[in-house]
Order: sequence, then C-alpha cells, then structure tokens
Amino acid sequence: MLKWCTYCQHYMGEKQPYESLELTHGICDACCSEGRHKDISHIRALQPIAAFHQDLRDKAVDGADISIPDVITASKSLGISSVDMAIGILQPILNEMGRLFLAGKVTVAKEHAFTQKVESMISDLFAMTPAMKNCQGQKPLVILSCVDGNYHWLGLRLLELSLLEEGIPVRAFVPSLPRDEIIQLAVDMRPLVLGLSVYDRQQCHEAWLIREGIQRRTEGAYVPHVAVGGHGAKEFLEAKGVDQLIERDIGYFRQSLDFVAYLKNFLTERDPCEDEASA
Ligand code: B12
Ligand SMILES: [Zn+2]
Repeated sequence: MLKWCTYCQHYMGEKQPYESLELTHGICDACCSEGRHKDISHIRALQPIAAFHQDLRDKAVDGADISIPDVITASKSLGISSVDMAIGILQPILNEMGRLFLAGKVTVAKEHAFTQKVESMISDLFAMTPAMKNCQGQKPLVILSCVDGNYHWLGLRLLELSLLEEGIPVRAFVPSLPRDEIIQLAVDMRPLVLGLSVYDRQQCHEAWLIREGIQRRTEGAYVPHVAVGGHGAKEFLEAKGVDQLIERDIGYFRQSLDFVAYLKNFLTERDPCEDEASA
C-alpha cells in the first residue's frame, strides 16, 4: 500500500501488503507536531491524488498516449512535489507494469512505452527541483551507481532527486559502471556514502567486492559507507523478512525514503573531522 499524508499530501512510503497500490491515509511527523490533524477539512484532499494516480496508471496499462506536459501540469496543480510525483506515483506504476507484464496482462511494448515516458519525465522533474541548484559544484557526499550490467537506472535517478531535495550533494552515474571504475571513482572522490543499485539478489555480492576493492586500493585508509538498493536488495531483504538491514558495514534498503532518513541521521551525527580526514 502507498501511504500519503492526508494533511500536506506528501508521499510517506510503502507499507505491507506491498503488492497493493491502493493509497492509504496517514499523517506525517511535521503535520502531527503542528497539530494539523485537528482540521478535518483536509480529509478529502487525497481523493484527487488517488484519481490522478489511477488515471495515469490506466493510461499506462492501456498503452494510451500520455502527454508529459499535461501530467506535469496536473501534478503541480494538485500540489504534488517532484519527489512525491517520482516516488509516490511513477515508481509504483512502473513496478505494477512489471507485475502485469509477468502475469501476461500487458505487452512488452506497453511496458517499454511507459518506461520511456518516465525516462523523459525525469529530466523535467529534476528541472522542477530548486534544491538542485544549491548543490551544484559541491563535493558529493554521496555517489550512486548501478552495478555493472544493471540498466535499471530510473530508481537511482529518483533516489538522486530525493537526496537533492534534502540538500544533500549527490552524483549518480547511470546506467552502470564497471566494478573497477566504481572503485576508482570512490577512491578519487571519497564520498561518505557509496550507493549501489542491483536488480537481482546475486548482484548484492558486488557491493562486497567493491567495498573490498576500495579498502585494498587505499590500504584501509578510506572506506565509504556502502548502501545497496534496487530490486535485488528488495529480494535479499524479503528473504530475511525485514525491510532494512545494516549487516557487516553494508546497508540494504527496500525504500529510498528509509535511506534518505538514515542518511540525514548519519550526516547530523557524524564527526566533521571524518570529512577532513577523507578530503
Ligand atoms: C522498467 C524496467 C526495466 C527497464 C529499465 C529502464 C531504466 N532506464 O531503468 C528495462 C526495459 C531496460 C529493463 C530491462 C530488464 N529487466 Co527490468 N524491470 C523494469 C520494471 C518494470 C520497473 C523497474 C523500475 O524502474 N521501478 C521503479 C523504480 C523507481 O524503482 P526501483 O528500481 O526499485 O528503485 C527504487 C528503490 O528500489 C530504491 N533504490 C534503487 N536503487 C537504489 C540504490 C540505493 C543505494 C538505495 C538506497 C535505494 C535504491 O530507490 C528507488 C526510488 O525509490 C521492473 C518491475 C518491478 N516490479 O520492479 C522490472 C525488473 C526489475 N526487470 C527485470 C528483468 C529480469 C529485466 C531484464 C533481465 C529483462 C530481459 N530479459 O532482458 C532486463 C535487464 C537489463 C539489465 N541488464 O539491467 C526483473 C528483475 C527480477 C530479477 N531479480 O531478476 C523485474 C523485477 C521484472 C520481473 N519481475 O521479472 N527493465
Ligand atoms: Zn503531512
């Protein structure tokens, strides 16, 4: 299920059952602390968002023509931020298209057509994110890459968007880089966190090899925090029965929002000397 805050219409993440794409109501921490839940006039505000989501989903499934400017205008008029549009609306439709394709309910052509629309929409969403300009030219604290051979880069770009929105300097390298190049980039740029995207469970092992490679190349003087996400990380976490796991210095995340929260927490708590040492 997709959880949205009824009061400010912000996407709050997925919750069990993950197969369901129904929108459920919630209240985010900010609205709760400001006591907005006392104002019941907001209660109906989620209905137009649910209708917008359903309409876009139906168009994708039917293979109907989707006008990107119309979708962007509609999302803006509903007050949906670019991150919420990307993660709360486009991401679940993409994932549902994948499931429907496997069930033989949509054709490859329709799935690819919608994926291409989303690829084009992403640059518009980046342009709509003012925070992007603030981070330009800054040394990235986070580097993101798909592991070698993983061409599922949409998720990584959406994650990049979420981090920029939080003012966290980040750079994503898509579609994917060879293992040695990821190692070299980390050694050269020394980010605090290296985020890797994997599409199947076996690829999770790459995170280890990359981490080890960095450690070897710097003789242990520098090792970034390594985070793993994407479909393969979800499979790994599902097998363990959890949604998030930090195991032997590698963090696995089901949802980008959890990673953003982890990162914010980690950036607030970190020792600034750590940055100087790694600069
Ligand atoms: C779109 C899509 C494609 C597109 C990708 C386009 C692109 N530019 O990204 C194309 C058509 C290229 C493609 C190709 C293939 N695909 Co495909 N694809 C999908 C689909 C339908 C949606 C994926 C997607 O974009 N989701 C939306 C994004 C936003 O979600 P996300 O990727 O999960 O990312 C979010 C989080 O996971 C997280 N995240 C992602 N990365 C990271 C990294 C870090 C560090 C963190 C913290 C978080 C994080 O943040 C993101 C934002 O919230 C899925 C279906 C599904 N159910 O997932 C199949 C799916 C992922 N594909 C699959 C397969 C098998 C393939 C192919 C092998 C098909 C083939 N036989 O050729 C190829 C592989 C190509 C390759 N070598 O990579 C399988 C993978 C299953 C498996 N474990 O093996 C899936 C699950 C479909 C299925 N059920 O069979 N695919
Ligand atoms: Zn709220």
